[in-house]
Amino acid sequence: MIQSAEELKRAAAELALDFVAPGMRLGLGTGSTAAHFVDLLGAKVRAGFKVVCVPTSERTRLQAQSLGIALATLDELPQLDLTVDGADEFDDSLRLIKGGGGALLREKIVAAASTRMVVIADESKHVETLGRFPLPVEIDRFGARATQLQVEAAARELGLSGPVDMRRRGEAPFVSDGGHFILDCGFGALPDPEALAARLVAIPGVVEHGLFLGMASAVVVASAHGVRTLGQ
Ligand code: ABF
Repeated sequence: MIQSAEELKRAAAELALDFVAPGMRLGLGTGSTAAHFVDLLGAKVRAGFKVVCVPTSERTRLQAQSLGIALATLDELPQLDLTVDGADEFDDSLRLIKGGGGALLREKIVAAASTRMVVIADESKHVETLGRFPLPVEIDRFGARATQLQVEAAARELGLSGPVDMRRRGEAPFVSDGGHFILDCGFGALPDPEALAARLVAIPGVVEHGLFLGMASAVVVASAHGVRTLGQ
């Protein structure tokens, strides 16, 4: 029986390999679950399997490079067949919260450039209503405080409240691969994620938010009872 969180993540990653065909152009996600996928893909590549991959973060780029996986930039390969990535939360409609790992902007750009996005996760990420995980919102460094106030105001207008915290690494603000700050928004349950997404993108200082709506075509979920796929 599958037991530990790492075993569950690896089991989901293993099943996601079934979505990969030789010659595919792949987007590689970020995070500990995606790292299992990259690791397993590396083993296939060593055995002669050919794919070309675009990483969603520097972290993933370094991992894939060390495994000998052929890499390209999104400029070199602007259209991808499939992205496999993790998530912080998903619901039954395959809506996601992502960005806990700080790579949400590149993850969203890469997923949007892909014909399909397959998410890999363990059952602990499955929620009835998105919002248990604080929503990451990536913002420009210029006027960060003003943007933070506008995010709080937009949420209030939708009846949402809760802490909006600047993500930190030690004393300093966390800086994403794209050079931006991240706000972690603890609004709690998000009954209308589409409305919140629309409000957030209307704020000029918001670069991107961690709501991935209508992007995932499947979520591969591993639990102690086995691995199942939602969607296709
Ligand atoms: C990425 O990694 C993110 O968008 C998400 O924030 C995180 C999930 O990490 P893990 O797989 O380590 O839980 O996919």
